[in-house]
Amino acid sequence: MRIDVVTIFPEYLEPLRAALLGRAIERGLIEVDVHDLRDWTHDVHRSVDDSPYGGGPGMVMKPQIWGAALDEVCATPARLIVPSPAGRPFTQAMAHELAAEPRLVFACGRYEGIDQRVIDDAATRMPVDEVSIGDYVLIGGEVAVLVMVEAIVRLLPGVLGNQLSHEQDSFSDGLLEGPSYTRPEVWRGLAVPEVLRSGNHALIDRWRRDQALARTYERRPDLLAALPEDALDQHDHAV
Ligand code: 6GU
Repeated sequence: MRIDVVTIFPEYLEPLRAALLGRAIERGLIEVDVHDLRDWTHDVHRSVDDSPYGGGPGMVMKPQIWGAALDEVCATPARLIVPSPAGRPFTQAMAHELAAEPRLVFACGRYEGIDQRVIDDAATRMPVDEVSIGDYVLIGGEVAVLVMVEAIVRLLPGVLGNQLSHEQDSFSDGLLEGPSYTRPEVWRGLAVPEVLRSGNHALIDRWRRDQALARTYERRPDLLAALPEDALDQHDHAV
């Protein structure tokens, strides 16, 4: 997969080259290119924003500069993602969908956003999604890109050591994952649940499922309500 990011703060994206994502780049599993939007400016101040039509606070990013940047970066076919608190919610399902793309371009807006015509114009030539990572407001899209890229890239074959580990992720079955434990058996007077040391794998699977259900019920009842009719079995209903 190839990932391009256009931003006025390229240094904000440096964590993409660290740890597991950095390893994925070194191993050729992904290719990442970060572009400075100001490279497409022509004036001495390299300005990228202007005051909004209709008045109001803040600044809007200028269409001409974004237009030139996206013409160049999206010259080879890509799916364009525009991080925005006004976007559709980013979910694990969307992470899976985007992980199947050969090429993603992220366009990071700052200030009050990018002139809407940039997005509308791009959408005439390529798939475009405005995407939000949650119901809170960030200063710009850069950190949202780090979040989305990490969620997407960890799904690519070979990035995580153990393929099973994301089949058991929170959300992959629509439930939150339950608690995990490792040695020692007792720590600060707290014992690991007996069932996990029983060696009875059917019992362990059932216990984990019950823990996931209980945790989801308590913390995210909205997820339980959204499960398809057939997602819960007889025993689940008893829990
Ligand atoms: Cl994607 N961008 C910004 N600026 N704020 C956000 C967001 C994105 N998602 C939630 N808040």
